[in-house]
Amino acid sequence: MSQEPASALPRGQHLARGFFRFGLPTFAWRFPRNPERIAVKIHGDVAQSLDLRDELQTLPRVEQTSDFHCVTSWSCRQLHWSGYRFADFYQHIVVPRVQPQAEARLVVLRGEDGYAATLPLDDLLKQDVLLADQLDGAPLGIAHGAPLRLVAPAHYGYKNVKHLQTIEFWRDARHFRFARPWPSLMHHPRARVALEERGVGVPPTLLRWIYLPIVPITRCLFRIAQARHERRR
Ligand SMILES: Nc1nc2c(c(=O)[nH]1)N[C@H]1C(S)=C(S)[C@@H](COP(=O)(O)O)O[C@H]1N2
Ligand SMILES: [Mo]
Repeated sequence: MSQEPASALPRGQHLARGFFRFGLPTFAWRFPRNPERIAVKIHGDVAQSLDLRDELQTLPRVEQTSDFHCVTSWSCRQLHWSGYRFADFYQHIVVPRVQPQAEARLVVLRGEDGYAATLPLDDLLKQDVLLADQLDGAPLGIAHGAPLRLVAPAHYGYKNVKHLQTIEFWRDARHFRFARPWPSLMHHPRARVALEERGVGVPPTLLRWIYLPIVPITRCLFRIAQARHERRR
């Protein structure tokens, strides 16, 4: 698929030493109960809700190599994902079975850990957006979003929701509030990496500096939480 030549990183990004578990600190201690089993509820301004389980397997499997850019400014190159195109999922499962209203073009994606993000449907229908269940040839691990996550490389990491549990199609954002207690300026409606849409109402260059010292602490927190979780399992 989209095999990329070595090129400059997007504005304000630096290369991380590896791909590590990351997110808002609130979610560091939360894990999916059944990381082996896909169970996604689809609802919203739709004619019928659907409990998605094995239906994804009817779609063509696609492989994709793409870069990953966290809004806090670390990036990872050439991650090899495998899964299903969101566009195929929408066309072959959502449209016929869920029948969203024509105006229901705001998508809310929620993870089992309580994390949630939104993206416009039009962004999700791009060819490089996947519902991924594999990374580097192996089933997604708990660190990177088992059993299913969104991969939307043109958008900052915070739109790439892990541990997908619910996908909602709404006419507007009335059912969405960005994770408390984090300020909503951290959540840009599109968060496109190429345009450096890091947040709302704050210059992206300022956000780079605010986020930078937070990265090693957050990374460490997520590592500790995962190690503890693995000991308990
Ligand atoms: N469910 C869930 N999805 C999430 C997050 C989270 O905390 N929970 N964090 C987001 C952020 S800010 C980033 S950078 C990426 C990190 O993905 P990784 O843990 O696979 O590196 O996941 C995103 N998706
Ligand atoms: Mo992030």
